[in-house]
This record gives sequence, structure tokens and C-alpha cells, in this order.
Amino acid sequence: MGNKNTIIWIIVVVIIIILGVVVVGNRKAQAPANVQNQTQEESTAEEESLPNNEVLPIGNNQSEGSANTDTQVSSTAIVTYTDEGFSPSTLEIKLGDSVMFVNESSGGMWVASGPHPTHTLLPSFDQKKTVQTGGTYTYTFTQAGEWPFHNHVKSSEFGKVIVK
Ligand SMILES: [Cu+2]
Repeated sequence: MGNKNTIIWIIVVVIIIILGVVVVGNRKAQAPANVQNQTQEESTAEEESLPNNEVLPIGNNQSEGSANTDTQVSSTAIVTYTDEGFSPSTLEIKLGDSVMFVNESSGGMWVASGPHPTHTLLPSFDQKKTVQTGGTYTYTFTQAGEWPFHNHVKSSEFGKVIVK
């Protein structure tokens, strides 16, 4: 009888130990599961942050692109030429920018760099022909400096482009 009770107790203790091991094992199994969920959440957060990181460089590229737009893509300033002369008569632009001269006067316009009549200061800055009302002349400045210009067919009208 005593042996049977001992065996029963041993069995009960073994069952309790097994149950305890199973419970602890489940907790351990759940704990890693939670850790995995956390790591998944973290990785999800990383995945969420990665697109942001990807977006940011794109944004940087865009800002760089816009910076490049400022520096590389030139703008065109407009100078109107009327019977009162060039307006604005003096303008400042960036290197690589263009200036479009628009003839809104009643006469001819032949834009050229100084000095009249040789135009040797910036020989390429020379329209080399006369355009009538509505005609235009666009020149892209690729050299920094101050470039006086005038209307070659009416040299009393002049101005200056400052390229920086
Ligand atoms: Cu001239």
C-alpha cells in the first residue's frame, strides 16, 4: 500500500513537473513570440523609416536638383528696347543666364557689345543684324564681367549687363 502511494505521489509530482515545464515552456515560447512581434514591429518601423530615408535622399536630390536648377538651368532676363532706350538699361545676371532683347521701339535694333563700332569687348555678343519692331535677340553670357552694350544702329542707346 505504501509503495502504491509512493508511486502515485511520484506520478503526481512528475505530472506537476511536466505541467510546470510545459507552462514555463509556453511562457518561454510566448516570450520569444512577443520578442519576434516586437522585432517585427521594429522591422516594420524600420521599413517605414526606410522609405522615409529613401524619400529624404530623393528630397535631397530634388533639392539638389533645384539647386542645380538654380545653377545649371539658366534663366532668361528680358530687356525691352523702346524709343526711350533699353529697359532695364543695367541688369545683373548669373553666369550662364541669357538676356533676351525685345525690340518694342519704332525703329531697328542691333544689340552689340561695346565699344561701338568694333564690338571687340565681347565679340560674340553681337546681333550682327538689325531687327525691326517685334524682333528679338537672345544672348547667353558665359563669361563673368561687366558687358556694356548698345544699339549699333542707334549707338546713343546703351546699357550694361553685369554677369556674376
Ligand atoms: Cu556698335
